[in-house]
Amino acid sequence: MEHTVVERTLAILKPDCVRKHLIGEVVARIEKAGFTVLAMKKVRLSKESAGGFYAVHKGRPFYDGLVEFMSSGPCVPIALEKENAVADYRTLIGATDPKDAAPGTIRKLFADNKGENIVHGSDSPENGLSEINYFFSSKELIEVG
Ligand code: IDP
Ligand code: MG
Repeated sequence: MEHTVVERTLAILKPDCVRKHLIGEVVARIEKAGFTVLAMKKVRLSKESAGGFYAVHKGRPFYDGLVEFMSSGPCVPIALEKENAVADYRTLIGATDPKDAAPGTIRKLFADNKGENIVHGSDSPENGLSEINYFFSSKELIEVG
């Protein structure tokens, strides 16, 4: 059967989300969509740690601005678990550019532009696990029980 594999994905509530006081609003939408929060914290990324997290985009025209933005204020990484988590979370947040995002998605509702787009989401189950490890130790990931 499709969509029955439990996956993990990393969400980050980006600095614009924190500045707009939308942490609770966005976490509520994530939980209502069926995700389990395994871990969550507020961190202020250095340029080095933001750059390391987005190293795959190094050399792209938007990279320097992205690193600047992600280190411009605190953000909230959240480790999530759910069946089909990676694809379902990306459906919930919508396209990278809010102009292209489907109605009702988190980016369509709250994002100002393609750079400042409220949330991050992993793009594969493998990257979900490695991105969670970038922010959380295994003992910080607490299952429901
Ligand atoms: P994603 O976050 O939807 O996976 P990616 O293509 O992986 O999108 O890009 C990572 C992040 O880099 C985006 O969320 C956005 O903040 C920023 N970004 C990507 N493309 C652009 C662009 O063309 N202009 C400005 N910022 C961009
Ligand atoms: Mg991406």
